[in-house]
Amino acid sequence: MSRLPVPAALRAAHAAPATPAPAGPTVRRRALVVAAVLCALPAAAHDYTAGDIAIGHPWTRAAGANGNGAGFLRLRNAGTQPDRLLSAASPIARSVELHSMVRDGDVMRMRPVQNIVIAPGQTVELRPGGLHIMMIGLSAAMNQGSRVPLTLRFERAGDVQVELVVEAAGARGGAHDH
Ligand SMILES: [Cu+2]
Repeated sequence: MSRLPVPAALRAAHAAPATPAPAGPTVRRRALVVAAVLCALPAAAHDYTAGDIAIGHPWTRAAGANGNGAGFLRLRNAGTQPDRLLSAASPIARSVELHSMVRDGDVMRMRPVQNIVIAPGQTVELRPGGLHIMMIGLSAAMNQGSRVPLTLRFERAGDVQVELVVEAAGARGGAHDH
């Protein structure tokens, strides 16, 4: 969550109260309020809840059209029953699969999994080098700083629409090999 890129507009908003404003005190006060709201947005708007499932910081890496992408996020089950992520879908991907990474000799290979179980009280991390959401056949580029819609389907919690924040192409986590 700390690695969210800060768009230029937000940086400008952060700087605004510090720079001497030629305008009157009322206008300056309003600028402070706006800056506070903008600062609160990235963190507050980027966690989701569906039933007992909390979805933390969905993100992906910049990728070109016609390529593939991988989605990462954190799933926490605050309930008393196991739940399962069954599938996912995105309007910009021809198909979406759930993948794990398995060692095959010296290389790590991706392998589709039927579902991802989140046991009661447990957190499952989808991250580079591990479980991930594979977006196959992108119809549009995923540009750094933008957001990509993704619908997650859980067995118990149902369907949840989230947005993946697009980070740099090489964003942390080692290579995602295809
Ligand atoms: Cu994959």
